Amino acid sequence: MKIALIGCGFFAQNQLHAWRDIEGAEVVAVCDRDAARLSETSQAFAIARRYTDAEAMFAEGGFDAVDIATTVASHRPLVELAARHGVHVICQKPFALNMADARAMVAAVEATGKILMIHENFRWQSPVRAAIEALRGGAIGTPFFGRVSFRSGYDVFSGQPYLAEGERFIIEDLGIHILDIARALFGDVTQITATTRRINPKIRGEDVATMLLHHASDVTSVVDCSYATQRQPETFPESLLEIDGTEGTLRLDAGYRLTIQRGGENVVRDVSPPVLDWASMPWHNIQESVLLIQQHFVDCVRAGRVPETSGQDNLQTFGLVEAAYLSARARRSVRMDEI
Ligand code: NAD
Ligand code: 89V
Repeated sequence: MKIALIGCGFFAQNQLHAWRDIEGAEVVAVCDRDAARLSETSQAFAIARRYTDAEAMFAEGGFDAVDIATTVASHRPLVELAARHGVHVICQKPFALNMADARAMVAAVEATGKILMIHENFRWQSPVRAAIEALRGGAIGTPFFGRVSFRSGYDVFSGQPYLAEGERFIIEDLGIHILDIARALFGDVTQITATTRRINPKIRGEDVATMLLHHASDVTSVVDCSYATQRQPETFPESLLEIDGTEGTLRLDAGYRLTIQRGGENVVRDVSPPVLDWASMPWHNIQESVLLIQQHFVDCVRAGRVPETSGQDNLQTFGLVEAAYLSARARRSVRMDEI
């Protein structure tokens, strides 16, 4: 599979490493409107075709899929450009600026018959995956309560300065992943109630969000996120889980410890992710998930299968982001059919 990548920034470096690890996948062209970043990345990964203009790259063609690794404002024009050229698309989260754009992008790619997958990678982190598989396998019976929690004081702003500048921060950037994990565990959501706070005075958006979800499966879940939590040990970037089911409980605790209790038995597993040879701690958890989700994309394209985090699927996760902001602003619960 020949791939072109757009956006040679902070996170794309992980995506480029991961593509190199996937058999049969090759990045043949890269694009960034910032010439210095383009030159540095194309040299580091020895990619001969380089462009500062995505239109020019598509005009020359020669690739089957495009990996859009830019920030959100450029997603709609780039996804629509890709649709006009009939290639498969993998696009970073947050997928869109608003629901109308998200729906338009899904429709544009659907009309071509090609695959659109959102790079929603947190559900692909191997510790989270172990919990999802245990739950789906019936390890604790039928779940009725869940908590999906991400609380940290890690400085994300030095690597991603734009995160300090936007009107929206934690729900759009990080909460989106944590809400997606809740969907992967408990299914789609019918109603959400959210509160937000800004604790760090140096940033513009909210850095604390607490969300109460009602799922169609009748599970109640709490999704809580914070980048204002000063504690030791620092758990960035771990998502912690606490799930009650009709037959037992499941916990994913700090240090990647998965505990399943059922019928008097207590099974504890170390589900630490591997540190890939290009990865570095503490990002190794996220970096491994990049490899796993990109492998999933390649597998789905080859088999003609819809990816787990397809554009269509992500309308639900992105819809939760929109609903959470509406709930926090209007100080009321929001039904998902309002979004
Ligand atoms: P970044 O600002 O470091 O990099 C984005 C790059 O895209 C820049 O170099 C910019 O010049 C380029 N770009 C923007 N618009 C362009 C266009 N129209 N044509 C060509 N180049 C263009 O951003 P980042 O931190 O790498 O984040 C990129 C995306 O990845 C964001 O949407 C972010 O939310 C996401 N992200 C995801 C994860 C994850 O775990 N899934 C982690 C970090 C970031
Ligand atoms: O995954 C992300 O989107 C990142 C981070 C983990 C720092 O929030 O921006």
